[in-house]
Amino acid sequence: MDISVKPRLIGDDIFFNFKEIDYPTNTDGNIIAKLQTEELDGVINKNVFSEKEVNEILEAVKLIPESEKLNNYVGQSFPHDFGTVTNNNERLENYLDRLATFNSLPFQKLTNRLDEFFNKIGASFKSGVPNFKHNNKETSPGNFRFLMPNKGVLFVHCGYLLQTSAEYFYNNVNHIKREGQLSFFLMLQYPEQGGELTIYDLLWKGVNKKDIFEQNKYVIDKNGEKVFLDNVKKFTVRPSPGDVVVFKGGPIWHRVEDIKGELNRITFGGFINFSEDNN
Ligand SMILES: O=C(O)CCC(=O)C(=O)O
Repeated sequence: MDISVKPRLIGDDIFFNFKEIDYPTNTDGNIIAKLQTEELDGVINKNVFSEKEVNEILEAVKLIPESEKLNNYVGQSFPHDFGTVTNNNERLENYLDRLATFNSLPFQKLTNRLDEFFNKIGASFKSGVPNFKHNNKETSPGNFRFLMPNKGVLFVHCGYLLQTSAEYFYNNVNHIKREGQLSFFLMLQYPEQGGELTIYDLLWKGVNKKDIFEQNKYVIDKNGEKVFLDNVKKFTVRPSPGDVVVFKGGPIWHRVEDIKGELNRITFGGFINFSEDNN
């Protein structure tokens, strides 16, 4: 079956306001502004990149030196995740080195098109990457995430939880506000089975802890009670290659399901934070 005809939003009850939007025909310049309010919680922007463009990016991905990818418990990422940057200088240098390799590879079309996309759906904002305060160097616009078969689930999290483990990064980049963080990712290669993004009916304002970061059974609410994921309402998001998903990944708890088959799940994603002046 052609994966592009499969439904992208799956579940009896899509309890957050997630929308599928044909790009560029049915989009508008207020999407990012609406994601800042209660009006929208997530958008699957369909076919932002054509099949040809996706294939060109996947060809360029093959040029990434294996030695520069970061291995993690579900697969690999490139360039390094922001969470790896600490006040240990070696970590920061590794991050900047990998970013220099990223910039030397033919990914300009990817980053330019993403920039164009964000300017289109966020017409009242100017999109860009923040700089490190101490050396004015740019941070990474996002990274490739390679989730590999049978490695298990990308653990349940939300952006605000990740912020708590990336204090150094957030304290050392210019002009960004932590509140209102969004997640985005471009789907490049969908696995044969699994790999859905699961969205839980759980928000940071009620649930703001995990005792073991990598576990997937429960999270902890503001009263210190365990909330077991099996008892929580959920729906899933299954974008097709070329789609860009933007959602309230800061406050909404989510995870990515285990992958089966031969193919890796490949995305290019990152986080969006608003600037202090909201421009
Ligand atoms: O790849 C995905 O489906 C989601 C990525 C993610 O967990 C995030 O952006 O926070």
